[in-house]
Amino acid sequence: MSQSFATAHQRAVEPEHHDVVIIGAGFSGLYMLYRVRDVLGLDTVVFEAGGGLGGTWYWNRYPGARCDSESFYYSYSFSEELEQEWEWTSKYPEQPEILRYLEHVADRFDLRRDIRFETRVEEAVFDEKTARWLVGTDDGQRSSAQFLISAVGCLSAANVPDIPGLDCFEGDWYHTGRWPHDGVDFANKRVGQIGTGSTGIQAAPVIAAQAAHLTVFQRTPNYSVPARDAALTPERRAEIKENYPAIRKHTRESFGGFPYDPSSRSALELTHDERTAVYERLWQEGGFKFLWGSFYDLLLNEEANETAAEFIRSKIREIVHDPTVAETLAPKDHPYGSKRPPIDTDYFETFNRDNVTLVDVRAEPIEQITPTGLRTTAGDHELDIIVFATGFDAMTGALLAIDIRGRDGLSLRDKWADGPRTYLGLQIAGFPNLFTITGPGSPSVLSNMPVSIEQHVEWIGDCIAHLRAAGRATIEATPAAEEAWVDHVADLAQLGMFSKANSWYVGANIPGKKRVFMPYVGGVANYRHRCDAVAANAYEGFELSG
Ligand code: NA7
Repeated sequence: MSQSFATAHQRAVEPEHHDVVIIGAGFSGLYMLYRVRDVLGLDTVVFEAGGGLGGTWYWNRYPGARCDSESFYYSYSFSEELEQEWEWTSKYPEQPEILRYLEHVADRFDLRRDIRFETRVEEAVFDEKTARWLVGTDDGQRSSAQFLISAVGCLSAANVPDIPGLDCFEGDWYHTGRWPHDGVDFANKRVGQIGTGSTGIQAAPVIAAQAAHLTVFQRTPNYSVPARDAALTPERRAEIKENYPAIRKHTRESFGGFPYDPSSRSALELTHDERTAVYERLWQEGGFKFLWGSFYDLLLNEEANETAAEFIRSKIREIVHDPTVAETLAPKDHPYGSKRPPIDTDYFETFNRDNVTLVDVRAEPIEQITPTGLRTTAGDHELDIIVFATGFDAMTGALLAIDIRGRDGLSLRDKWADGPRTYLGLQIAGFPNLFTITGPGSPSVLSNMPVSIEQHVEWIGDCIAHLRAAGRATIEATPAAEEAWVDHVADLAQLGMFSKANSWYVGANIPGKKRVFMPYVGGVANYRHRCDAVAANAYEGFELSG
């Protein structure tokens, strides 16, 4: 028995008793609280490590942080009043506006009173005798609950790469996902930014506009399409509000959770000029529509994909004045969309600025951080500030940071040592009454998150209501159902472009992490139907007992 397992039982304090413990007060935790407390009437507590609510939108306060999905569908749909009263200012709201929205939701539904802030869950142990979870938090408290729901988020465990010398750096350094609340003053500073994922692509133009100099250290060039943010006019807002029922229906029945009409055309059935005209129109329009609304086979067929990839490369060559820099920025080693596609505001244009330098760390790898900057194999870069836009230990990092023990003391870390194993991304065999919102094996990060979050929260809420109505104490995925689902998720991942990149979808960004494709590729609508069918079929693949 590990030390940690023992401490959960031995903490001197009497546990608080609840029906439900939720971990995390972001988009998913807030709605889950509403659903189990206000709809089902269950005694619920939420533990949140942050000093405030909002999850992703609480922590990610880096310059340029904004949503890549349009505000009117990156929002809750469960309350018509909420939909109608909230006013989004623009297509792609910045982080402070999304955080204000979530704070409004919390106030409107009186959620804060059941959230314990600055309280980190350290361990959770399933007690087989009582069929309850015993949860230990970093304030020394214990809580017991029939149900434990993880709402820890897919992209919340920040990844700071282990580059030698960081301890001796005399300047300041920050990870974008742990950004200081009072901001960072870049004026007159030489800034180094490591990472060119969605975050780095949002941050670089804003930092470059403020800093004396910005050096961007790029490992993998990225395909990015302009966002083309714009204010929402009163007319557009009224139109959206009037159409909300249709918009929501559209997102739920779509592949990715976006209200775009999928094209029934292959990229290969048009002539070069016709196809280019489609890409050009979508490039001018901006946003994810370029991927989801152009041709149905961009993620299915490499030749089709290459037409979009080459169009984006041609745009990079057009925008970036220096041909060598343009070539370094043009991705060639993975298909478009096989890594999370970013959208941007003036990202490629930023490399035309006199105060911006691009360093290709594949050509000249980073050797170490020195007291005064960063050393690559080609030489030293003097820096006052280093910004790590280096992403997250995605999908499993935050959950595995908690010492979770199921039946027979089985550790989740041990169970997932060779990659996450779940049934529907919702439950794990050996861990009764533990639910994982947008867990690995569900569409999650491949979809518009609020759509997937709402579906999971509602499914879990209905499942708990069913158990209580049926007088059952526990629900647990069977090993056979889990095995079949893991195989299904892996088989689907082989079909399209996703297996052709070293992405965080497979854990490739974390040294030593087992490479397993984690999200479900089958799409939001298919997945929803599958979950609904499982529930309708007496929770097929789960064992209900007690
Ligand atoms: P990402 O997408 O994981 O991007 C991280 C970036 O940092 C990416 O360019 C990485 O290169 C780079 N990286 C990571 N480690 C290193 C080291 N050691 N050296 C050099 N470069 C490195 O994270 P983001 O925060 O941008 O986006 C995460 C998600 O948040 C995003 O997809 C949205 O869903 C919201 P690599 O590509 O691994 O070669």
